[in-house]
Amino acid sequence: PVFHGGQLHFPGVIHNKEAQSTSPIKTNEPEGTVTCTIKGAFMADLLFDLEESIINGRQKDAVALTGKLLEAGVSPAEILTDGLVSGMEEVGERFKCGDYFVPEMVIAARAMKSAMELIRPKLVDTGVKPLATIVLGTVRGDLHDIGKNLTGMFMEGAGFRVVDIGVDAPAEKFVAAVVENDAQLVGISALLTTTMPYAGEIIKTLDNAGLRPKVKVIVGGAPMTEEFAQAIGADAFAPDAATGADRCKELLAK
Ligand code: B1M
Repeated sequence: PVFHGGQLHFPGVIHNKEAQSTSPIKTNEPEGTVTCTIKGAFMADLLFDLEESIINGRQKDAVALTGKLLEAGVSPAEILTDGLVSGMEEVGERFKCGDYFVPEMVIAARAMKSAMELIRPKLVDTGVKPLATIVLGTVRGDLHDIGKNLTGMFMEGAGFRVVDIGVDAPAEKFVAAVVENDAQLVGISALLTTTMPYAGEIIKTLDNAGLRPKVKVIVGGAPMTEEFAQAIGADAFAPDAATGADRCKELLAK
């Protein structure tokens, strides 16, 4: 199959329009099913290739495939879940069992970040008055930012203004950003079991600065749990980026 003029073409397959004017494919399925099935299989192939490009850290391929999928009308959520995030999960598995080392994780992350840049405009709706401001960062000692960035995109898409303070962020940086931006929410991301307790330190520091009654705190990241979030005094936990945006809306409504 090839892309041409923004459309998918399957050599040898009679497309719907042609089928109407010439001899239709004899089938009990509704018209268009044959094409759709092949198209669906082709999309699945593209998603599979995208996943592979992340696993192998092929940045250019990841960007090209993401572009093709978007052009073909596949939703950003599907591209994220079934191509990018699933690829990154496999990278993590390979690292865990010793097949991959840090350099492989770095190039996979680079490929994923570049592909995510194409998805950003689709997720982020601009020109709408922000619902509230959220200060978002990855805790001190932690350099993982893909999940945080993705969460930020979903939050922006949901109508929040996101002030991203980056990775390896000390508690004081969260406090300063809340004051400076008059934020109503704080989002804390942590990916390491060794760094996630620092989220509790950030909440204590917000408290000591007298800001705790003013801001709601949401935490997330692979090792975090609902129980952990409650134990450190967070207001919410989200297991994924989309839920993160939903939780923020719920927190605002409270
Ligand atoms: Co690292 N790493 N890493 N790593 N890395 C993990 C996290 C690990 C699980 C891999 C493994 O062993 N299987 C493991 C942690 C083990 C543990 O703590 N028990 C690990 C390790 C050990 C390390 C190092 C210590 C390795 C070393 O140096 N020996 C080192 C630590 C460096 C440091 O931070 N100080 C390290 C380094 C790195 C890289 C820099 C090479 C790179 C990060 C690059 C970058 O982010 N710019 C990296 C990567 C890529 C990974 C894996 C493979 C992928 C992480 C990722 O981006 N996932 C990861 C394995 C894995 O997660 N499967 C691994 C995709 C992303 C979309 O998911 O971040 O979980 P995630 O975010 C999700 C949710 O968690 C949630 O939403 C996101 C989307 O749905 N979420 C939130 C995240 N934040 C949220 C905030 C919210 C709400 C939801 O509200 C505020």
